[in-house]
Order: sequence, then structure tokens, then C-alpha cells
Amino acid sequence: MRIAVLGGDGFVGWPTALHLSDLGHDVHIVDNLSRRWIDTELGVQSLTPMDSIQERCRIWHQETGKRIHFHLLNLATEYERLKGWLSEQRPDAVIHFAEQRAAPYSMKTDRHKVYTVSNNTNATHNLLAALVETGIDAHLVHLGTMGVYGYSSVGAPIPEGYLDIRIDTPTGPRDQQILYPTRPGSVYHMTKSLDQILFQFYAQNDGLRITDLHQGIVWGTHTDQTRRHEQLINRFDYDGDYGTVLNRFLIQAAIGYPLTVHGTGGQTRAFIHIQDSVRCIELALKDAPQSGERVRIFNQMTETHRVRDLAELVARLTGAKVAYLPNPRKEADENDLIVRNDQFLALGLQPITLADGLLSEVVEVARKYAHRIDRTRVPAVSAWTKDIATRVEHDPEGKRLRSVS
Ligand code: USQ
Repeated sequence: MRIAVLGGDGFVGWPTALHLSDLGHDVHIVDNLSRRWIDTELGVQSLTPMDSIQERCRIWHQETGKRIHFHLLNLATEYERLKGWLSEQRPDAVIHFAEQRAAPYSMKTDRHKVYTVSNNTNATHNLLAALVETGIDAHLVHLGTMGVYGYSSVGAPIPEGYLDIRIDTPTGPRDQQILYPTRPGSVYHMTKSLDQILFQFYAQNDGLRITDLHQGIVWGTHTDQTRRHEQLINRFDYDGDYGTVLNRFLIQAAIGYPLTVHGTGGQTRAFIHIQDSVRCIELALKDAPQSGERVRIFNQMTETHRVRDLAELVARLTGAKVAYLPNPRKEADENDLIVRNDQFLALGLQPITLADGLLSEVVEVARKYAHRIDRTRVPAVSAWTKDIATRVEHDPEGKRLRSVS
């Protein structure tokens, strides 16, 4: 298949491009390199040294003889170029990662909220409109998030996208399936909730074939392909905006930084290892819906964990200390989470779960590149409201001088 990987320079996009190229697909990365610009804006860098996308593609060709093509294009602002590119390349499948994906970044300031909404919703809508206009019958696979469901304890398993409901009508009760009601917890998660409505409309109105993957928190760094050469290495975010919880705990342990648990750590979240993430995309591609079918929704996660349990696990494994900090986010202190993921299991996914070996592998990678870490960028300081901002801990290590009077 000819596959367009939109956002193929990112944390999950890059290993996905490699995985699909390894399987023999003709892979085209489309990316505006915005993550690299955001690193510059924030004054941070990936823990792992990342080469340019062109250099990464060159090394892949040198190692495997396979070509991955790179196209510099901004989906959100260059609609006509996107349309032209699609009519020229006519991909069989389009994988859409091209969105700003960090919740803390999306809550940083009003400017970051505006950027996240305009970038993410325009990127998705431009893509949908362009697919209709060019008449390309590509299977669109979108990386959504478990966060669209919200994290209140409902007591029942979260189904895969659709909720069975019964409505009382004058002629008696009627059963229906509706999109699970969204309850996003950040501006970023809100944009993924808006994406769901865009997909519902275009599947129903234009017969677009769409799969939406509601992914949990990705952890780990290497996949089978990124291990093949030092210069194929994946990016690894550790900073307070882009670093995600388990990977952050693992690098914190590697550099002797206290594990930064927000609040009580009673937040339960869904997780998936990066290797399973790329495998799930392969499985979803093979199981495309027909034109006229409703959007197919998968929960792309393999296990759930409570944040404080993860901190304690990492502390046991490495001897790190745990710091319970004021929570910069507005979220439930404690929640339960039960998630259905039957569809991927039925397609043959054999989940990689938290194993000491894989956790230690990340700690090893972090130790190797520890000299690249700026400790001042580790605390999460983007607050969800102005009120919360007054309580954020900027110095979990307690290194700054404090007044004694
Ligand atoms: N947390 C800590 N300490 C930290 C960092 C995070 O306790 O140092 C807590 C947060 O308060 C939150 C939980 O860990 O309760 C998860 O935070 P996260 O940064 O790991 O994940 P999140 O912001 O939800 O976003 C990430 C990805 C996003 C994806 C989402 C899947 O950045 O792209 O959509 O995970 S999910 O969480 O299932 O919605």
C-alpha cells in the first residue's frame, strides 16, 4: 500500500513510518516539523539526540534499501498544497498524527490554547475536505485519545467509542448506540473530541472510511526498527509539557530526581507500549471499514495503572524517591478506569505489559543521555487555571535558596 503518515516526524509517527516501511509499504511522511519548533520555543530538546528527518530517512535507506519519502507541508494552513499533494500521490491509506498532542502545552497560556485548537481542528478538517474533493478513497486512520471519555469513575467498562442507550419514546423504549459522551480534561483533549464529530459527519455524509484510535499514554522509546541504528532513534520527551508520566518517572529515576507525582497520584490512566502502538496501527490498517459504515473506533491501550502505583514500582526498581506535589492540573484526585479493548485482542494483538526488563531499558537509555537533560525543565508548571498557578511547585528538588524569616 502507499501510506501517508501525517505527523511522521513525531514520537509515535516516526516508529510507525519505520514499522510500515519494514512491512514493505510505500511510506510518505508529511510533516511541518512543528515539534522541533516547539522544542526551540520551550528551550528543551529530546533526551535522545535526533537527526533531521531527511537524515533519518537516508539512514533507513542505507540500512534496509527501503525508501521513506519526506514532504514538508502544513496541513492546517496549506489547504491547496495538501489537496494537490493528495491528488498527485493518491495514497491508499492516510494515518493522521499531525496534531499538537500535549495537554500541558495546550493549557500554558491563551496563545497556546488558540494555537492548539486552530492547528488541530484545521488540520483534521482540511484533510477530510481534501479527501472528499479529490475523490480519494483512502482509509483514514486517526490517532485519537482515551482522554475524550474523561476520567470520572463510572463503574462500568468504557466501550469502544459507542454507548448503548435506551430512550423512552411515545411508542415505547428504543435502543440506540451513540458516540460515548465526551468529557475532555484539557484544551488538547477537547480538540480530539471535536475531531470525533468531524469524523462522524464525513463518514455519514461522504462515505469516508475512517478509523479512530483512542490511544492511552504511550511509554517506552525503542521499537524493533529504531533499535537498528543509533541515528534511527526515537525522540524522548522528558520536560514538564511533553514528557508523559511513566517515561518521566523513568528518566527522573535515572538522574536522581524525585518522582513528580501530581496530587495523591490516585489518577488511573490507560497505557500502551510504543511497540504495541505501532503494531495496533498495522492491525487497524488491515481492518478498514467499508464506505457508508460508521466510524470504527478502537481503544488502543493494553493496561490501566494508578499514577502512585507506577511511582512506587519505579521507586522499588531503582531506589528513587517519590515527591507528592500540588497538582498543576484540574482533574479528579482519584478515579477508577475499566476499558474494553476486545477489538485489538480479536485482531491478534498480544499486549506487552509493564515488565521490569522494558522499564529498565528506558532507564538505561536515560542514563546514557543524562548529560542532555536540563533539570530545570523537569517540573510540570503549566497550570490549568490562574488560581492553580499560584500553588504550582517549581522546585520539586528543593534546590533553590529559601528565605528563613
Ligand atoms: N502526572 C503526574 N506526574 C507527572 C506527569 C503527569 O502525576 O510528572 C499525571 C497527570 O497529572 C495525569 C497523568 O499523570 O493525571 C497522565 O499525564 P500524562 O502527561 O502522562 O498524559 P496526558 O496529559 O493525559 O497526555 C498523554 C499524551 C496525549 C495522549 C494521552 C492519552 O501526551 O497525547 O492523548 O496521554 S490519555 O492520557 O489516555 O488521554
